[in-house]
Amino acid sequence: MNIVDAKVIVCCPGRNFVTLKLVTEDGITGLGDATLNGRELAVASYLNDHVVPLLIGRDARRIEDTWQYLYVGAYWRRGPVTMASVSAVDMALWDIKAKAAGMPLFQLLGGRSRDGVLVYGHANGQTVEDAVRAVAHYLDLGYKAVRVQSGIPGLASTYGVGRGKLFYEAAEPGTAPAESRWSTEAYLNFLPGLFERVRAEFGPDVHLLHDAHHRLTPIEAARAGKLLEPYHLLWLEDPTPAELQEGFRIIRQHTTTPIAVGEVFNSVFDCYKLIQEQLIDYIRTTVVHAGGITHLRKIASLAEMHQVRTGCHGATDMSPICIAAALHFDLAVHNFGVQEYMPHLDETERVFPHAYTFQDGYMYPGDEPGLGVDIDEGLAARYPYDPAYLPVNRRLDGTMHSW
Ligand code: CS2
Ligand code: MG
Repeated sequence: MNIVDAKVIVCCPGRNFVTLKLVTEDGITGLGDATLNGRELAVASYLNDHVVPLLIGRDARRIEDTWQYLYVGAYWRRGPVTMASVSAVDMALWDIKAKAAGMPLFQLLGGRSRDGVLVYGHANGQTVEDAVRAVAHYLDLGYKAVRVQSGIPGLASTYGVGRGKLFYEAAEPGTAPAESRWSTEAYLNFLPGLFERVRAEFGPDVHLLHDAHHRLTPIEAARAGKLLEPYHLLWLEDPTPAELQEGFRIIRQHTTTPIAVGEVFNSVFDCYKLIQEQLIDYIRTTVVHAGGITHLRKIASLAEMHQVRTGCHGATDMSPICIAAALHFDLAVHNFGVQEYMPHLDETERVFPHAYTFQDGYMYPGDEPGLGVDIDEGLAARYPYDPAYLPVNRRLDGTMHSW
């Protein structure tokens, strides 16, 4: 079953996506998401110039060997561009293998470990009351878990507060990143009141989550965790930049608020200390950024041994291909926690028809062979790439800060 064709499709149906499509000599196609938000063309080039030529003629059944060939064989291992490319190839090969077997991917990953995949949505608002109304809306939609983000008095903008209605799109069109200003003091003074209000409105049972988006120091994150303990969040996400994994020991020493991290990680080596020392409770690595199904299973296995659960990233810059792959993985993996789900725009849904469904707070990958997702190339061609960047963030005095 050799690969006879491989193509990279860049399109922008509401936001930019990079898709890899492989075709075998048997006519079986496989799809992989290769979207790296704000750096899409870098991955498209890595795939077109350095990966696609190597795939033609390779046996599509050799998934692990192809993974190692692209990882070890690159010499320059890891990094977001390389690993998004490896991930896309891996997703496409698993798609092909499951289609050839005539079964949905989750059956090849060990079958169902649960009936459905618990997902969380993104409630946000410019004010606390706007955020409260947004939480109510998500609960009306059937969500059992809701991430809550709010504007902060005195700051013109902040992470996670959208320009749209139902969901938050991080990237902004333009040829340079927009700039925002940040005050950790204002944030920490504001944060507990937000969740005090939300808990007062909705009671103790709904799962609440919050994303600090890498913006605190470890001791500030420890303070945030302590401030949030009365509101027993499902998780506090990305409390501090994770390059220094040991820094999370400081957070752990001070608070029982569960910690989630990992959406920017590209391999197990970015998180093995966090997992082995149980410094986190959820690992957020994704199919598209952390080496595909093949490597994500290895991360999940290490996490399982250390009572860490999965919580895959699922923002709108994960294409429906990645979301489909994640749902198959989530349905089968034992130590599943929760899956992030931000519904895509209608034009995205039309370009990427898929079998997965949402119902009453849970998602289901469907029973179609493979990933259960396709790409309408003709329609995709009508949405050419449109430059867009993630914002950059500066403290009030102008110092660069994590966005
Ligand atoms: C966020 C994302 O969904 C999340 O948890 O961290 O919105 C993230 O900012 C974007 O996916 C970055 O592309
Ligand atoms: Mg996040």
